[in-house]
Amino acid sequence: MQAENKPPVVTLNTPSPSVGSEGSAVQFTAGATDNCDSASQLSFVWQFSDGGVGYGPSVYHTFADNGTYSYRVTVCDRAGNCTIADSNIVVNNVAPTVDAGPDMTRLWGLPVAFHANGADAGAVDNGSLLYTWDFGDPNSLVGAAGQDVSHVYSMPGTYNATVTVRDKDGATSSDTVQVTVPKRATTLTYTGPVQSLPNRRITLTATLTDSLGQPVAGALITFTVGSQVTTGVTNGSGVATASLALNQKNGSYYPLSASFATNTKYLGSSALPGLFKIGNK
Ligand SMILES: [Ca+2]
Ligand SMILES: [Ca+2]
Ligand SMILES: [Ca+2]
Repeated sequence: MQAENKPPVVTLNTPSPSVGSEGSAVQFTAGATDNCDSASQLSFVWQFSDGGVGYGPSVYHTFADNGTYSYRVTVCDRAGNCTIADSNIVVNNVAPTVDAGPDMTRLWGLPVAFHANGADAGAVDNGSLLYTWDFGDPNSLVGAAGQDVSHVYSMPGTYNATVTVRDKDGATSSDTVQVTVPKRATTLTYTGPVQSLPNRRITLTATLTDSLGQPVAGALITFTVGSQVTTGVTNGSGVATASLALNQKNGSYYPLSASFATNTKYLGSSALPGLFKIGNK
């Protein structure tokens, strides 16, 4: 008398303790014995609640997002006797990563363009990452949102801008980019006279421009004629004007200079237009 052909006996060897991570392949293995067929003669079909399928006693499956998923393996012998085994797996969210880009140098007052690259192991999260920026600027505490943003630093300094990326499940990570904002260089041009009759009151003038060719306002300019010194402050056109009552000896030449030391925004510069003559032309 022939033995009854029974369905296979299935044992699920799931990852212990039945957890995985989004975006990472998880191995699922089932063992089965059968009273008539050898293990290699049995068929294994896997079905996952995210729609995935697999074939064979051991399969890999990657979940595109976190969540709790059910799965089923159906093991059949050659006679069509089948056994179903069901289980669940908890797939954890994985925090995204982000790169804030290379350090930058930009003059104050000019827009700095930021670009961050974020990535998420979960394919679903990867398409909906949210970026927020803190520019590290005490003069502008409002940040910005977006993968590409721009900010203008109003003062020289060294700033650390931080980008934070967040996935739809609330996991975050951050990166920092350093922005160096140097003072602008300046050019001072003397535009006043280089000769005067003695004992006259003369008007000395100079123009200060920055490395972008823009006039520098509010800068203290020091004029020197021989042993006499006077100062003026540049106006909105970058022009400084100073008055000086000449008291030095007639008939001689005197060193003439104009200079700007430095201030919080600009580097210093000076003009050496040559000698100033006191006397007739
Ligand atoms: Ca059987
Ligand atoms: Ca996720
Ligand atoms: Ca994620």
